Amino acid sequence: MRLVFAIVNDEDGRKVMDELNKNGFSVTKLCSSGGFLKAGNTTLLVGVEKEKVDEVIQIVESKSKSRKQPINSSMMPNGMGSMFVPYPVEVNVGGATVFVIDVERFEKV
Ligand code: 2BA
Repeated sequence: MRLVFAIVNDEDGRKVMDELNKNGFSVTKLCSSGGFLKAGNTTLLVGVEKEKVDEVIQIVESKSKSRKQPINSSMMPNGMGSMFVPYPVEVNVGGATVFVIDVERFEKV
């Protein structure tokens, strides 16, 4: 048994979850946020047999888009004092960040 953690963009979360459900996978959705952008994202937990892990990752990949997201940076102070002039910088976010871990024991009681 494996547990797949998939961190996806909030806008893709629903589509990924629906496609996983449609293909017979159980999913738990957690509301999360990234430490760098401090923006909301979606973490999906999928418990599956190890033979099915690739199928899960394929579905996550097929429904997750990569996006450019703006962040604010600051230029060095100009000579006129301690004014900082913000300018837009973009980072590439996603498609999805996936972790797969071994599950020692799985029970529904
Ligand atoms: P965030 O931490 O908000 O990161 C958003 C995007 O900012 C990242 O996209 C990456 O392009 C950039 N970024 C992150 N840390 C950076 C840094 N120290 N310097 C420069 N740029 C940085 P992704 O790599 O696609 O990650 C999307 C989200 O997936 C992350 O949101 C975080 O919530 C999660 N994530 C990614 N890698 C992770 C890891 N190794 N462990 C735990 N969570 C991870």
